[in-house]
Amino acid sequence: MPANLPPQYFETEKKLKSAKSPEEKKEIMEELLSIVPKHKGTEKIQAQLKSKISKLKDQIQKKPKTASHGPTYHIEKAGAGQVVLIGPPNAGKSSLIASLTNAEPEIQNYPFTTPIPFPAMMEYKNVQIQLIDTPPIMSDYIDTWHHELVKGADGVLLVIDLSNPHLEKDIYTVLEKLRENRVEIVTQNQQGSDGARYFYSPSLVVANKNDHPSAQKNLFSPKKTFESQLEFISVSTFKKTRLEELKEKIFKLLNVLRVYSKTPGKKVDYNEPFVFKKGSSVMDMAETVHRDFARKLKYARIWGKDKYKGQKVNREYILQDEDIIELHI
Ligand SMILES: Nc1nc2c(ncn2[C@@H]2O[C@H](COP(=O)(O)OP(=O)(O)OP(=O)(O)O)[C@@H](O)[C@H]2O)c(=O)[nH]1
Ligand SMILES: [Mg+2]
Repeated sequence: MPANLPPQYFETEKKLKSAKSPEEKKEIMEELLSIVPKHKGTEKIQAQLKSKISKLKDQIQKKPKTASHGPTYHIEKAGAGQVVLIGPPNAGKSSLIASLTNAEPEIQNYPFTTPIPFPAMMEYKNVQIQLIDTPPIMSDYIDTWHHELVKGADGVLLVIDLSNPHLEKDIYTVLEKLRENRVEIVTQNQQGSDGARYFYSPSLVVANKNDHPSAQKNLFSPKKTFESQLEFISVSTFKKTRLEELKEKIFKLLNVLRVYSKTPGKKVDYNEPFVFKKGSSVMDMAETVHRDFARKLKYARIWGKDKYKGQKVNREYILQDEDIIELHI
């Protein structure tokens, strides 16, 4: 059933962009909730708004009343996951954001073009993923909040510049600056390693400017040096090479899956998948849809990739990517 939201909803939603504090955001969300017409087609929107309001309430309660040291840039998560772009100056972090999203960050051929973190949304197969552009990291410069941003994100893209013949040094520099704050970036499957000393962030190295004549030569040695710790993909924002593959890799970095909800007797809505961490169950889905569903859930029917054709599964069933789920209460 379509949501058919009134124009007033979208007008109010615009205010969210300029809301600075969690208090302000909570007020706007509450206003949105009061505007949403209450029927079956808006159940998902209502559930999402309620969940966001409750998270904001938590945040407001936990927020320290006194200012902490120095500026901090906590960026509220949005969409299916948050991925932060870091790297040396001029590597093309902002160019990548411009290529992968509808945002138009400033791009210049000099360092420190990006002064503060900047979020933008990337769409991949109907899933929205938040990318955050950041100022550069150099041997004598890293912002005090950089490592916190990395730790809070669901994934990290280390963007490097293939026109640079000294790439190894650039990568070492970024790794060292993060290690100073006990943060280590690694491929997704190493994430679980000894977390006692370091915080391990799942990451991907995006080697940009592969249109440069020496690109392949410049990438050869760093790839060999860091192959046990990092995964590389070489792209060009100028020539738009391998950007679709990059989007897919970013999605995989988040370790999430998409599930489509189906109302009995109706067609599946493929436009708005629910997104869950891998390992989530039917019960997790029911909780997200509505508290009542979680309480009253009897069973679910599932249509999965060639495996299931409407079979009944219980609440403990572990969701698989692109499952179609019909919840029965
Ligand atoms: N040849 C080539 N140049 C690129 C590519 N992508 C970006 N550039 C250029 O690289 C320069 C730096 O790009 P930015 O996107 O501003 O780099 P940044 O990493 O955001 O830089 P800072 O914000 O200063 O850290 C600009 O002159 C871009 O036009 C590419 O794929 N190939
Ligand atoms: Mg920039």
